[in-house]
Amino acid sequence: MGLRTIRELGDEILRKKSKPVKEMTPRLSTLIDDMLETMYSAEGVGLAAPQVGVLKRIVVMDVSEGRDQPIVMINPEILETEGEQTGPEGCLSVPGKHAEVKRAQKVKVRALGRDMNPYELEGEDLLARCIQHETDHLEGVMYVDVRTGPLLDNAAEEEYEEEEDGTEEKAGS
Ligand code: GNR
Ligand code: NI
Repeated sequence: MGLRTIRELGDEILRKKSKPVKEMTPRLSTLIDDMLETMYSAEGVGLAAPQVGVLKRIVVMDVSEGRDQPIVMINPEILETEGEQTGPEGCLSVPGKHAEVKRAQKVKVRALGRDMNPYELEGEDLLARCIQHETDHLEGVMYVDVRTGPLLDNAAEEEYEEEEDGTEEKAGS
């Protein structure tokens, strides 16, 4: 029962390092619920606590098609990475923009679940990309810092793609 405000690029909280969680509390449990609700509402595949103004090492993700497979990572640590992928990345804290970012193709991460029990997770493709994007947020790193291509405008790209398609002949008219 709580959408949180997503902080945007330029807000200095996004540049700070988040602190490890020592114990689960009712407040943190509510924070996790609110982060999930905020992520689903914003149609993101992940959200890190600093994006809602809380400097704690908490991440939520859902890369499933049905948006029904939430993942909670507390104090995540990347144990291994493998390979390389380059693809488009966006961030809820940089609305309307995207850029190409080079990431590991596969990552193995250890984290605590919301029950504070440790687990390991292996991800490839978008899940691997998301894990790296979110763990960067916990270090105050934004994808705009590590991007390999120019920062592009989503609306301009969509218009261009429609023109290429011929689906929108009078784009912008
Ligand atoms: O919604 C999001 N999409 C996305 C696409 C490619 C790589 C990473 C992401 S994460 C992003 C949500 C967000 O800002 N998480 O911090
Ligand atoms: Ni982000």
